[in-house]
Amino acid sequence: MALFLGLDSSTQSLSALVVDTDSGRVVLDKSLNYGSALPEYHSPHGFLENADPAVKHSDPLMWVEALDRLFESIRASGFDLGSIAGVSGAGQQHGSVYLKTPLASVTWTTKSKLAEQLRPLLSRPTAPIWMDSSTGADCAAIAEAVGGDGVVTRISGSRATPRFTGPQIRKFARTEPAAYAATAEIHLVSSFIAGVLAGASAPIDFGDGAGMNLLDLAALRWSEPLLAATAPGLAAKLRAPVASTTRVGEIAPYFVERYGFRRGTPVIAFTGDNPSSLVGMGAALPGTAVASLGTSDTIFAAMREPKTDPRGFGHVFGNPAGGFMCLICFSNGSLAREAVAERVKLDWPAFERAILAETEPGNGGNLMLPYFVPEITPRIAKPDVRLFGTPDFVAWRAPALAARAIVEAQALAMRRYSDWIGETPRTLLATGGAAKNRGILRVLADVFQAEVRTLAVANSSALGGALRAAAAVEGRSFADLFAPFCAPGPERTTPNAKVTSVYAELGARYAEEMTKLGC
Ligand code: ADP
Ligand code: XUL
Repeated sequence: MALFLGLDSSTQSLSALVVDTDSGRVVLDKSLNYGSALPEYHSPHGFLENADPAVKHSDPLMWVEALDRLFESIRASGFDLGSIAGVSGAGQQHGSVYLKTPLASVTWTTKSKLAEQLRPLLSRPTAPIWMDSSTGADCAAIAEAVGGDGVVTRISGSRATPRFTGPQIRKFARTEPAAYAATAEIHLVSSFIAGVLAGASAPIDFGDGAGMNLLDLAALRWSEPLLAATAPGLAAKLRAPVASTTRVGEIAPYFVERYGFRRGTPVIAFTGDNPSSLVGMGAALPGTAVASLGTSDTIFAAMREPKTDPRGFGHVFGNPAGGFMCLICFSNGSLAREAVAERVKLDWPAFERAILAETEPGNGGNLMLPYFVPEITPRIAKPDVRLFGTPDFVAWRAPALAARAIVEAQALAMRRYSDWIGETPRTLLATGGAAKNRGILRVLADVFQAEVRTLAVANSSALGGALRAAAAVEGRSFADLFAPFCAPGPERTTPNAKVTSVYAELGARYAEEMTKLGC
């Protein structure tokens, strides 16, 4: 048996998945939902309430409490964590944790839980996450300081972007200079969790580091001009970035004593949830696009050659398997679908039936602009939900039309804003919580005119972590690991070629409405 653990500290949950590379099987797959398991953190969807819809922070204590709780329950289930030969994983991208004391100088004691020990180490009690859009002024200032957004994009692969960590750090340094000055170390969620596990100041990897507006993608090191434009003394608070297969330390004694890990178990650099998912979907080589339908919806693919989005919404990140990946992120993903489902009182099976059996492609011309929260792609600063169509639909009295309308609008947005990648995918691999919904897969297949498939293992980001740990520790090639673990399941959603013109027309209407909004 050769067992590798992958963790995924995502927006709404923490997942742990173990692969056995000898048998080619997944031997453990367990998740803990923050909202339901940790109600004391007042984060039903993984983030804290804030009166300003542009501000979205989470409590880092919740993330480490989740680690303790998940390991406790894995141990209680009888699984021997001492059999794990290597650990890696992923975190929601862009979120940042600010520490007074470097993790390397901390020794976790088994006398109390991680959250209690972490509390006094934080120089900022909360962590801004990827849903935060409150840094418009900082983005503008960074772009101006280096010679414009074109320069930021040329260096970092993305224009100055509100949720990215650099603008978030700039806002913190500007609004809370004393707390910023007291910060010894800044982490992404990925390097933070890796650092907690290893009891080390784990470095940020190229995959997740590219989501900061700080990494020089050509040189693969922090960019001097971007550091200078962001905040004073920033270089000293970041470790040099590393490749995603780098060993960052070994599991801290706390986890050995408390949960039975084997002393010396290697911890491999963590990466962002999307780069990790690229590996977990077996899509790390160019040719396959992935639609990830989690809290955010994202569409991503490995890149043949680095290319940036002329509209400025898409991003280039490091591909953990080497080279680069492109990604487009939509903040109105699952939570917007949930908002519609709740409003028209449909549970998920009814939502699925509404699309598959009760409505037609094109939705009889009923269209929704589904911006329940500020949108990342395209940039929409304030919540803005608009309905166009028949009287029952616009009065929210037509549940089935509402279900199809939001999913069609999301799929049309994915198609429109991913056109810069230049390759229309023949196959789209779907993952994330909403990929269980056949209605959503049907609309994606028809709008993209691509076959949509899902993998047998649903937790692709945690799986990507386990596979990266196996690649780093056993020296196996990714191609070798993809064959047993990343095979698509038997189900295929094939596109209906007859609806091409329906979506060309609806796509044009959607584009017209977006153009009116300046997007
Ligand atoms: P994240 O990794 O961002 O925390 P997940 O990939 O776990 O999120 O997805 C969670 C989301 O999946 C939930 O917010 C929920 O809306 C959605 N979801 C779960 N089941 C279904 C379903 N059958 N149909 C549509 N959406 C679903
Ligand atoms: C990607 C992004 C989100 C988060 C949360 O750029 O912001 O997909 O990684 O999943």
